[in-house]
Amino acid sequence: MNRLILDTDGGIDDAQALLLLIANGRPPAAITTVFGNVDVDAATRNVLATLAVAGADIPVHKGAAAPLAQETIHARHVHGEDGLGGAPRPAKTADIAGSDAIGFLVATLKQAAAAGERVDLLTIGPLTNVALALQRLPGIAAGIGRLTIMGGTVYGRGNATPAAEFNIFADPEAAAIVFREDIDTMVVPWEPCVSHFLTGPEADALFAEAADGAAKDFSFALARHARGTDIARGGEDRLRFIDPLAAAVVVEPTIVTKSLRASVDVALAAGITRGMTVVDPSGRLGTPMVTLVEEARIDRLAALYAASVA
Ligand SMILES: [Ca+2]
Repeated sequence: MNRLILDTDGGIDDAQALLLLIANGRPPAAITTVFGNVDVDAATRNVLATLAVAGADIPVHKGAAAPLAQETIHARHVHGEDGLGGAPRPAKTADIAGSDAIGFLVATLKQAAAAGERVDLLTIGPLTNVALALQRLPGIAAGIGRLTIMGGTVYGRGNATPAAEFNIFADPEAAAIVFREDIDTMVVPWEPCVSHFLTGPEADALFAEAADGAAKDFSFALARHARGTDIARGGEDRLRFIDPLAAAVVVEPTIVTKSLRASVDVALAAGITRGMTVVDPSGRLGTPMVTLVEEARIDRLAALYAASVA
């Protein structure tokens, strides 16, 4: 199995995804952080807190603080002021391993390419770090095994805007660089993320069965904030799997039951489609074909999540 690097913007579902990877036998060998749900310093603090909760010793490299070509946006209205919905934090967290995530990615992937090895990447935030690394040394693509991206849409229905999903909208230029690179890429778009969920009662039952302790308190607080945000926005009481679906696809690829092969490019022009992923099964866009997840086994997703909450 290839080494895995997780690139994350430190929100609630990012913490859930990281815990899912650790609990299910696919802990990242390293983590890189990026602005997104919160600023990059808060995102980095949140990753360190999550690792402390899990008792996991994984090097964390702080990355890009801003997108390539636009103003920085955030999603504190979804993830809370601290980015983790006020979840109880451990008193002690580790220090970061470095504050040059792009340099770390370049060096690691260059070394892997030279050694004939492959490193898998899972990105669950804006694609800024990966794009900057590819720009700095294009040959590093040869060191990437499978790239799994939570981001974009498959049917054109976004969350940040009607057309664009947050991770792509937060840095469309970066996403365009990555989608134009010939890499074995699995995209976990927004629509399947929100169509795979536990009902409120199902989530309550799952937590009732989990062993009590600080880890459960942390996971429960994350889930409670996410459920509350959806309800406050007029939705039903559901625990939706966003970044955790992408993590589950990495842990257990056979969880995917329906997918689409298509070229993907990113709309960059100003206006209502900026940041939209244009999905083209006919291949006329000319960008490399990627696989986009449409459906996955909710029973396995729930089981992988359940293993991670205590
Ligand atoms: Ca994220």
